[in-house]
Amino acid sequence: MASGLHQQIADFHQWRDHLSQTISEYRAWLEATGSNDSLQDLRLFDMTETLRKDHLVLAFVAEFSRGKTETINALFFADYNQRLLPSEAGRTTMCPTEIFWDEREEPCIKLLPIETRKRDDSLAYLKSNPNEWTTIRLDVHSAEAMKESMHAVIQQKSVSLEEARALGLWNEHDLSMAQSMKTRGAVDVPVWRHALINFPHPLLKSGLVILDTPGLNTLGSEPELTLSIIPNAHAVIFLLATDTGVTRSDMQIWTDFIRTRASRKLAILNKIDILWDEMKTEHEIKASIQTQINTTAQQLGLPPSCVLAISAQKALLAKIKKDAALLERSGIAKVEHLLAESVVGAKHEILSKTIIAETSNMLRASRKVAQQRVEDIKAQLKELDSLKGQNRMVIQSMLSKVTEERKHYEASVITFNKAEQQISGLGQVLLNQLSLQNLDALLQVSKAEIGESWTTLGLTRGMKDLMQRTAELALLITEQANQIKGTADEVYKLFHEHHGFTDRKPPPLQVEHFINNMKQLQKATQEFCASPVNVMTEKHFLIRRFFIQLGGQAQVVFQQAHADCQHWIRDVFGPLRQQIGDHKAALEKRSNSLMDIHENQHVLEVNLAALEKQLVKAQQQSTELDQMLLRLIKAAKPVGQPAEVIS
Ligand SMILES: Nc1nc2c(ncn2[C@@H]2O[C@H](COP(=O)(O)OP(=O)(O)OP(=O)(O)O)[C@@H](O)[C@H]2O)c(=O)[nH]1
Ligand SMILES: [Mg+2]
Repeated sequence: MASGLHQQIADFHQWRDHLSQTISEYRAWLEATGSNDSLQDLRLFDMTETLRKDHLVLAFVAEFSRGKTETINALFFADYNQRLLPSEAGRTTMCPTEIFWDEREEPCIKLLPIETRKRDDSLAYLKSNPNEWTTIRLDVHSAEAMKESMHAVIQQKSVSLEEARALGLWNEHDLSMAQSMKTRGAVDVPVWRHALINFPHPLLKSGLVILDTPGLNTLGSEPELTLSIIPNAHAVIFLLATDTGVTRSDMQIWTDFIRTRASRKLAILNKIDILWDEMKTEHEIKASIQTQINTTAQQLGLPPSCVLAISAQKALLAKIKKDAALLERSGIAKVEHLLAESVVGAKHEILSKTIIAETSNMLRASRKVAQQRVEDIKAQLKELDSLKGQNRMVIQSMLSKVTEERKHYEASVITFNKAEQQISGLGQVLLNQLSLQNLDALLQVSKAEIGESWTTLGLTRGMKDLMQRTAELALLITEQANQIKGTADEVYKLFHEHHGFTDRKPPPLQVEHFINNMKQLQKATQEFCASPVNVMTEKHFLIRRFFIQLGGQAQVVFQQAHADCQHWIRDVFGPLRQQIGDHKAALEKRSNSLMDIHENQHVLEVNLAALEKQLVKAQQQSTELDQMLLRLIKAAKPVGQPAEVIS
């Protein structure tokens, strides 16, 4: 069992629960203090749900037979005392395989038929459609039965040339395919396109998702792997084998799919046991492993410390046989250690940048509201205190002053209401720019640019066109957001100058994230067009499929930007609206209190006492908020830095 990895993931799980708890406490605080607004509450609820469903994705990517599956067996499934996932010589894993745990379902393997490749539906869409999948139940109590079921991921079948073409799997440059067609008049293709294994392992229960992939052939023919699945993995493990060294196809996978695509990656040189020559001294063996590490690192353009040497096979064997010396020699412990730091570190960083950052901003805004409440009560206390021993004339004059202030305030509230309406209209226009209908229109233009022939040249042209339009769109959105901000700034100024509100301005809308995400897609397209793999398979088929995937990814980028803008628009006035309401109520209270005192001077003492109580309560609420904010700030602090993992 990968104990270091296990512990780190369990700790992370707990950290995430605490974070979720703080968000729930904040929701309760907003409700208790009457500060809740439905949009904000929904967003906070969404965030706790996101945390609950959060996953850490670890992808194993390499050419066939480098030992990806064996490494997964050694890292995660050694407890079953056998080789659970099929790992054999030659091409074994035939389709990308995701291993995870979803408690809402029984343990099972779900398999997507290869024939779905004939359609344009994305994998993401097919995943949401249970009818498309064949389900095999998993008997988790029998390792033998499970091993048997797991064999589905390696199934193949013979098909004709037409069928292989229709599936987009025919590659005339693949020597073994061409040979098979010549001798048998048929080729072997995978039976399944994708496998989902739902398996109740403790690590998977903690939210870990493992992705096992087949070699280069499949990587090249499923653009979704390149465009979304690999870049979205929190860490990618790239394997090489000692007996083959860094081959051309290894290099191609590294450059096309990992080097710039994956945010965190780890290179592993597997099968070092091949170098364990009994005729050599331990020192000589270590030296030859180090030489291979150095050569590999140089070829990948990495420092040697970033290449870990292991024997997955011996690690699995050592764990099964409980052979500590062999386990130590296999080198797997270092991989476990780095994985723990890297995967957990990556996820921590992402959640800090997103959920913690957004919640902290909301909390900071609420703090302003809470502080203003305290200030309002203090001002009122001071006012009433100054009336002690004064005659009715003084009270009368004070009352007139407050009445005047209320009138003046009402006028400002009308200005606020008008501005809010105006911003709501402008916001809608802005959000429409990022709607899926608008994106569809943009994609239609790009598709027309590509034309019917589906060439890489056309694809480059179409993408260039899409990028230009996206840049124009980003400019337009920025302009519209600045207009919204200008209107809001004026209102903030009015309330600051005339009613003593804190001097504040809403932050400008950030569109960099949107632009960068679109640039990533452009980069992926450029690399796709430049990659020699795409010359090998049926080209127009692949390009069309790539474009469809691109559309799907652009949709994700637009939806994200739409949500970001929606939150920004919500926050432009969010806390101010609350403060305005609070201040209005405070003015009313002051006025009522003065009227009562004017009638009966004894009320003064009673009101003063009530105000003192309110002050204590408001101060306490403000402190609660400070504590929550402090917890969030502490939670955002980085965990152990993954020193040797390339990030
Ligand atoms: N000597 C040695 N053989 C290994 C080691 N790891 C894996 N192998 C063997 O290499 C072959 C391929 O291993 P797999 O785990 O199937 O490799 P893979 O990368 O998953 O390959 P595909 O599923 O075909 O993409 C199998 O015969 C394994 O037994 C190792 O550390 N040492
Ligand atoms: Mg495999």
